[in-house]
Amino acid sequence: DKLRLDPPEFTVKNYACQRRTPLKHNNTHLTHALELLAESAAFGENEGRSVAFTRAASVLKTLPRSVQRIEELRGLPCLGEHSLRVIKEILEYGASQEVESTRQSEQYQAMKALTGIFGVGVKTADRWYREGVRRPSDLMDSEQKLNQAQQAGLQHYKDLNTCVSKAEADAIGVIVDQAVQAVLPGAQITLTGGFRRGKESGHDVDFLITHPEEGKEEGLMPKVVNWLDTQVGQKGQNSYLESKDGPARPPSNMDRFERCFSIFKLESQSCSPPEREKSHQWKAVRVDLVVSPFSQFAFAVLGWTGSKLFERDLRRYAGQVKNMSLNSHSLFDSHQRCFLRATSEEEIFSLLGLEYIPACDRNA
Ligand code: 8DG
Ligand code: MN
Ligand code: MN
Repeated sequence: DKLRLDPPEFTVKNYACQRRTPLKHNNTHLTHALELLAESAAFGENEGRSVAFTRAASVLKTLPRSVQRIEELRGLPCLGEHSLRVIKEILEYGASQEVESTRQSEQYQAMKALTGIFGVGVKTADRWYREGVRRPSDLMDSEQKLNQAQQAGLQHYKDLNTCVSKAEADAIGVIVDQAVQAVLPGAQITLTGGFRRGKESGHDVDFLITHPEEGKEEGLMPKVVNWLDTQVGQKGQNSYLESKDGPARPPSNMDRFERCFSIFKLESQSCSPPEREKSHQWKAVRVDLVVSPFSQFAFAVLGWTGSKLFERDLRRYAGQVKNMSLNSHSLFDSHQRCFLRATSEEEIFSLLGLEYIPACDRNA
């Protein structure tokens, strides 16, 4: 029983928002495996199981060095029996049978490919899977009804499943800024999402738009979209391809910002102009635009910077530990029954009694 008396190898706080998670860490062989199981659980619409694997992976991301033996994980939070079993197997044999058979399974591969289509969620992909659809190409000559977003998603499937580089994100930023300034001078745009957390590539580019004069931002999104739309036409010019509006009446757990999930046409960054002339090289890129009133801006930046698990734990921590309710609009203190104002992310962390975690350490 000497083992039991040894102090734990690592100490890790319970909630992702209480700890620093840098982008680069030392246990990718383990976290990739757990995240694949999380993804597969999500494909099966088992959210609890999916979050559990995601949490386990996230804890490993905060460890200062690579795990060698399962005993080193003693006392760490969020590592359930199943996750520990998978980790142990990988540490001992180099791979987990469950992970590898999931990776190879027809269902996992089909769901991965189908949910990779812009505008296709787990529910739709699962229905198609049960009807025999396996690959995006199966949809081209099938009877399946596709909405406009899904048609665009299918059309640009390859581009949209190619990572967006930081350079491409910056180039998109220039276009968005141009559009926004044209319809509302003085508006401010902020890069959010993974790129704000320091990622060098991403699946899309996320922007938050606001204006220092409260109210000026109202109705901005349709104007921006319209401006981008009318830029289409000139050959070889950056332009706007497609958009998917948020639901007309968003469910209560979604925020109420004006938003637009869109696809941009971005001219190739690497080609010289004469070469571009010949081949019309361009790439379709997913862009998320969100408009926030200035008074809610700090909450919106915090809410749209991610990671998804970091956001989930921020809200859970607010509710469970502080009896407060946090979303990307506001912070409500249920005990005092009032909204707490904040003009910066630092202030919000402080109101929650949390140490400030900079965006680069929110890669939970
Ligand atoms: P990636 O694109 O590089 O893959 O990573 P990411 O930038 O972290 O992921 P994302 O899917 O673009 O999401 C960025 C953040 O936006 C994430 O923290 C969650 C947040 N977000 C949505 N949808 C919604 C929503 O409907 N409401 C709120 N408040 N936040 C949302 O993706
Ligand atoms: Mn993103
Ligand atoms: Mn996004």
